[in-house]
Parts: sequence; C-alpha cells; structure tokens
Amino acid sequence: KLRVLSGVQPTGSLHLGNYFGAIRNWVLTQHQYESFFCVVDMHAITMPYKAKELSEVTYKTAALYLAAGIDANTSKVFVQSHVKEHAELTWLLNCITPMNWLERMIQYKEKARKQGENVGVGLFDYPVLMAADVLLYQTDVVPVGEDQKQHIELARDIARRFNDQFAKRARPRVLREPNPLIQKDGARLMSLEDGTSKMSKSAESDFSRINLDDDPKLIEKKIKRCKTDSLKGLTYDDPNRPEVRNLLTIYQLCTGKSKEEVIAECADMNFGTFKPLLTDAIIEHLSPIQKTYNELILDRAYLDEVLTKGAAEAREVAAATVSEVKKYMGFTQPL
Ligand code: AQP
Repeated sequence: KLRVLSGVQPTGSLHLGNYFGAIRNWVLTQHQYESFFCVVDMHAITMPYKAKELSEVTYKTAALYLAAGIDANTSKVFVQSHVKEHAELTWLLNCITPMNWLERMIQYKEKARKQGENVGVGLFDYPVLMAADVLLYQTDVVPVGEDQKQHIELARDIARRFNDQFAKRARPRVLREPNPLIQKDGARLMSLEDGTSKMSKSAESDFSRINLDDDPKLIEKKIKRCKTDSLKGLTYDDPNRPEVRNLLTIYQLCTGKSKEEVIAECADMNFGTFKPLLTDAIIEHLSPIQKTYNELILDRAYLDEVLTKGAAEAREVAAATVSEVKKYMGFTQPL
C-alpha cells in the first residue's frame, strides 16, 4: 500500500478550509493507503501562541480528526511532538538545506511580514520540519490544500539532495520523494469577508471563516454577514465576484452535489435566495461531526489511548528512517 501523511496545526479552531482542503480527503482515501495523520504541534509554536492553550487545542484537533471520520483502527493518529524523531530529522536536514531555498517560501514571506522584527528562526525553518514530517514515513502522497504545494516540492528537493549527496547508489532511495494530492474543488477556500484572501485560522476576524465547531446560530450569522452583492445570477467564473465562486464551492462540497447541478440550480438566484440554502447545507453537513466531536472531547482517556497507540506505531517507522539517515551521514551508531 502507498503511504499517506498529513497534518494540521493546533493553532485554533479548524475551519471549512482545513476540512475540505485536507481532512475530508484524508477520510475519503484512508482505507486505500497506509495513513499517518498527525497534529503538528511543533509547527504551531513557530508563531506567537499561548502555552496554556496548546495542549487543549491539540486534543481538540485530534478529536476533530476522529469526528470527521478518521478511523483510528486503521489510520495512525498521533501528536508530532510525541515522536521525537521529527525534531531529530529536522536538524539533520537543516544541515543539508540551503538558506536560499527557504527564503523563497511564500508562506514564510507572508507570515514573516506580520511578525516584523520578531520573526523567529522556527518560522523560517518550518518547511524543513514539514519535510522531516513527510520524509520520516517514506510518504508517497500528501493530501493538502493548494497553499502547501510549495512546501511539498521543497520536501522533494531535500530528499533528492540527501539521496544524491549521501546515498547515490542506494536502491531503493533512502528518502522517498513525496507527491502532493490536491483536490480540484475546495483546495483553496477563501475568506468570507474577502474573496481574494485565503480562509485562515490566524485571520483576525472570526467572521472571515466557518469553524467546524460553530453552532448553527453562529453559522447563520456569519453567512448573513459575509461579503456579497445584490446582482442576480450566481456563477463560478466571474472574476469580479470571487465571493460567488467561493460560496458556490462551499455549497457544492457541503451538499455533495456536482458542479453542474449547482450551476443549474443557482443560475437565476441572487444572494437573498441562496444564503439560507447555503446556511442549511453547512449546518447539515457539520451537525454529525459536531455531535461526535462533543462526545469525544469529553473522553480524554479515549483520546489519550488513540494518541498513545498512534505515536508508538509512528515511532517505529520514524526511528528506522532516522537510523538509516544517520548511518549514511556517517554518524557512529550507539551500542
Ligand atoms: N483556505 C483553505 N482552503 C483549503 N485548504 C486549506 N488549508 C488551510 N487553509 C485552507 C489546508 O489545511 C491544512 C492544514 O493547515 P495548517 O493548519 O497546517 O496551516 P495553514 O495552511 O497555515 O492553515 P491556516 O488555517 O491558514 O492556519 P494558520 O492561520 O494558523 O496559518 C493544510 O493541508 C492546508 O493546505
């Protein structure tokens, strides 16, 4: 079976972008692949965060994975910091990664701009930690949203550089080059307040996104307030109305209808008619997930059990990779 790895940062409530860009695709493909899904808490500390909340948000994120339909019996669900090989491989890869590869990263440039003088080394190094996450498990496929494509390409470049530099003749290659898996629809959901910027956990306004744990009243309020116009006729491809495309895509994904069906249904609508339909579709799609989530989040013992088992299984694969990498890099092996 091909291997899959992906993760989300515990930096706040997960939103529809994280769900349709990543988690839902993990759920749909988890039985086809050998799957590793981690809560990437070490990535979460690359931006200012509240230490008191990290553990709580980590549990919440894991509970949402399970509530969304990740099957902990077949997929390995774990917390990144519980498998110390992530940090160890990051250091090893740091030492073969040119600085200028990282200086090109769009996400770094965007996030660093917000940080000004205080931007940390960790944020700069984020893509190498992500490369380590992926390469540790000899991952074939990484299901992510569009914004992460550049980071996966970097992970491929790092793997190739390692293989060429230290293990030119090794077959199979010591580090496997991963491929991104990016869905056609939902790979880049946009803010509800600005159809040109990405829906994001860290955006200041909570009204820019629908969180997976928003209650129906709040969802209704957010959709009522989201940026729209009063023109009649809703289409996917009007470049002057990016909000329309975004909301139609969310409607399409929540109802499971095809794009063609949505085009036919909404062609003559205005937002006044469409918004209540969209609100209902989101509430209906999220309701079973929220019901399971509300039960799971109270059951810390069960979450601990899942995460402990997941980490033990992940560690086995990760340790073997690190040991191989260190061997090729010339380290002495401890007795
Ligand atoms: N708007 C989006 N549309 C589709 N997919 C998205 N993803 C994020 N935003 C969208 C995908 O969700 C996964 C996890 O993201 P992450 O938490 O690791 O970091 P991120 O990409 O930086 O997401 P956020 O929500 O914008 O977080 P903050 O604001 O904390 O940086 C990834 O697969 C990502 O592609």
